[in-house]
Amino acid sequence: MSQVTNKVAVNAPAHVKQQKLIQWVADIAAITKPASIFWCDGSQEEYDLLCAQMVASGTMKKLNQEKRPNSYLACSDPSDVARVEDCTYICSAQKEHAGPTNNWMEPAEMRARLAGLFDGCMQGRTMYVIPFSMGPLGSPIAHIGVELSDSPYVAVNMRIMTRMGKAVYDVLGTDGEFVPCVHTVAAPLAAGQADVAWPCNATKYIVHYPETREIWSYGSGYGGNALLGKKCFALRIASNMGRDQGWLAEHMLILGVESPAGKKHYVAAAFPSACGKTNFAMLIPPAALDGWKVTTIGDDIAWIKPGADGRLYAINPEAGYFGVAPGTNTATNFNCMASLTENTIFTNVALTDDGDVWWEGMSKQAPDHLIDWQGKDWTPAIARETGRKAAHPNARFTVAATQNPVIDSAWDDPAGVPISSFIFGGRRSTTVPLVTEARNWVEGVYMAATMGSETTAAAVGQQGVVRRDPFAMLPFMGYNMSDYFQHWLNIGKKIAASPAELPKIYCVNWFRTDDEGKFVWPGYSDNMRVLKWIVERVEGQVAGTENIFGITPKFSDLSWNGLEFTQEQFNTITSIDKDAWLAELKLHSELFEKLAYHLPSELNTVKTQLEKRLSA
Ligand code: SAT
Ligand code: MN
Repeated sequence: MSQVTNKVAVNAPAHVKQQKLIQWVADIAAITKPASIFWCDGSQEEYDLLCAQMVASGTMKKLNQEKRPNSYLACSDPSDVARVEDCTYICSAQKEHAGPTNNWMEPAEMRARLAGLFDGCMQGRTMYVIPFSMGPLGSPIAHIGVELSDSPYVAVNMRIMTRMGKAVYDVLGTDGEFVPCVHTVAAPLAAGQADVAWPCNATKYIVHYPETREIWSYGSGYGGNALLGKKCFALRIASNMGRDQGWLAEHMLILGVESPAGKKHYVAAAFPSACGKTNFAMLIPPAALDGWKVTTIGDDIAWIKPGADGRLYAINPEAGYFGVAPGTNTATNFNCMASLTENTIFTNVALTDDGDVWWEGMSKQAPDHLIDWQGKDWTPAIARETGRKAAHPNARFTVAATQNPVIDSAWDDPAGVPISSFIFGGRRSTTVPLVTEARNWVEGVYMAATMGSETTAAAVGQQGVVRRDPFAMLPFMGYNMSDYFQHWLNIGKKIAASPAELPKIYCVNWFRTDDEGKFVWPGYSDNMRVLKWIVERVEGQVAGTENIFGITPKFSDLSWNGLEFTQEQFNTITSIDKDAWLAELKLHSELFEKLAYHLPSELNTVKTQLEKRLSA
């Protein structure tokens, strides 16, 4: 690699008023040695220009303008298709502060390692300066970040996923705080060297320094590894900010649910990646449940701060959806399909012969011929013979929240929306019943803390194995998990001491299967039946029955209008198998042993009570 000796011109635009920021950009450029620096203004013209450049360079294809206006397809390197949890680090000063669920390295050691890697890593490329607000600009719940990235794909995705652009500098002013995020695909180009469609590096590091609130990402251009506002900032760094400042950064969708009487509740729900959060957030209630309405605040992340009245107020820090494409269709998520009709970036789906996109599950019948996500010919016959998928199972769409036909009118409200209940759900084919209400906050925290889920394609690694995923935060916790449980308990105590009512906490499972491995619960729209019970419980309008784990509905407590679902089927997905639960509680014990350092004693107390009830 020829050394670039000329220093690149920083040339900050006049609207950037903060010297500290300009100096930081200059410092990072001095390390990474890009060929040029591009200050993003977030305009449509800039977006169009960067997309056109990526079409010319082969990174993206422009889709058929008639079929899918202003939309693009990007296909990644087959080695760069999901989050890399093994290469993700929380580098706190002390190991215990990262905790046993995170990879950790001593910050100085990591800095030394990264210094070597980042030296010259952007050579031959443009470094984009991407200013963004997580949350409505200027909202007291929002925070600002600036990402420096050598990927134009990241720049255009960040424009959709965040409030990105010039206006951020006004909020930042001369001394406002921002989270510095450095990202490189780590594929420097020597003079004259041709680029590839999806540059990346076999070596990957996704590094967080919680004390200094920094993010350094190396080697991947994909999703949460590269769009640093999302999991890196909005969850891993923000969870640290939340602990220090008394608020919550959660892996939760937020939806509004309105009853036929016009009473509205906001509910936040945590599920692991690729377990249907986007579908739940945009759910269309079954026609037979006349008059119920669901609207979306967010589909993936919630920032929740206590208000002056003691209630919890939530915003969606994001401005777009980076959702899983496979399985999405007009039956499973009509509103999502309606959102994707234009102005969308697709990643790793298949290309149709007429320049549109397709993925498994989009239509019952696959097209006769496609170019799959790896650029190869694909036909249904080839798929039958080889099992090769047209779209990668973690293929994604990036789309602005404003294209969602059921976006909530308050989605952009800087004050946030009051949360009246929390839902936690894993993907469990056995054991966990359809829905359980915690009897109190501590029991709810226990449910969330011990949640398990079968792994999905959203992360690199084996799929379908049950792992404990506390609060659906396992891959996203920025500090010690047990301290985080304590933080939740503290928030509960604070609300209990205020005039506000504590939100109720629920555990759900849409994914129980029968003897043949088929899902018993229809899910999707019909999840409204459970949601209805939940908000009616919050309103004190519907009964529930106490059992070992909490409060559950009887068959007759749910509305079955318009659905053929028998008491027997209901029993299949709500039954509590004692042996399965004894085994499950052993796994809870294993988790608690692993998390013994700082584990709140209240949680052990709940476990002991459950064990007692189970063996009674
Ligand atoms: O790749 S992302 O982290 O953005 C998606 C996910 O895992 O939910
Ligand atoms: Mn997610």
